[in-house]
Amino acid sequence: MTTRVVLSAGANMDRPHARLASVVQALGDRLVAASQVYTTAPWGGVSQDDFLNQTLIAEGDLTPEEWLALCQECERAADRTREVRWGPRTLDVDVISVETDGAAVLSDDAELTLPHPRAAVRAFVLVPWLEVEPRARLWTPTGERTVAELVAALPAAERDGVRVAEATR
Ligand code: PH2
Ligand code: MG
Ligand code: MG
Repeated sequence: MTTRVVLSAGANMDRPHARLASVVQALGDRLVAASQVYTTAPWGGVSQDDFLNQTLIAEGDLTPEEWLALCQECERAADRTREVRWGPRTLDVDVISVETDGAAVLSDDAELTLPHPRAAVRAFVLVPWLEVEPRARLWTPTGERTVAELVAALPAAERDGVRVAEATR
């Protein structure tokens, strides 16, 4: 079964550009699209460095659980620790949504809630996603919405906190 997944990768500690690159590498030829890397103001109220965020789209013969396992493997390879909720991290890779045959997978499983329950209000997920998929749609508790309309509905300050990062090697 071929599935299509939208992933959001984030990093704000210890070589964050290389951490994001490691996810692109792990996806290999399953990668369909990668946004530019964005510098984003921290979301969630913890005082910390800005994040780098990137939204990635991939396709492959993986179940949603297998995509999650791949994300967690990337996090482990980056020596990810979970100390503070919404706090600093070497690498966070979140499954935002999964589609099979063009239909969104909906799940309220505590291990993998689909679509990601906070994606619809996170500028650092939506703005890079819109860049690579202008017609993207996302299921929300109030129905299916275009990512374009969700971005338009964000507070301007949050949207403006998401900017294309300076290129680094
Ligand atoms: N991730 C968090 C908490 N806050 N803020 C931004 N801008 N980007 C993130 O990836 C992020 C965050 C924990 O998952
Ligand atoms: Mg996560
Ligand atoms: Mg996260």
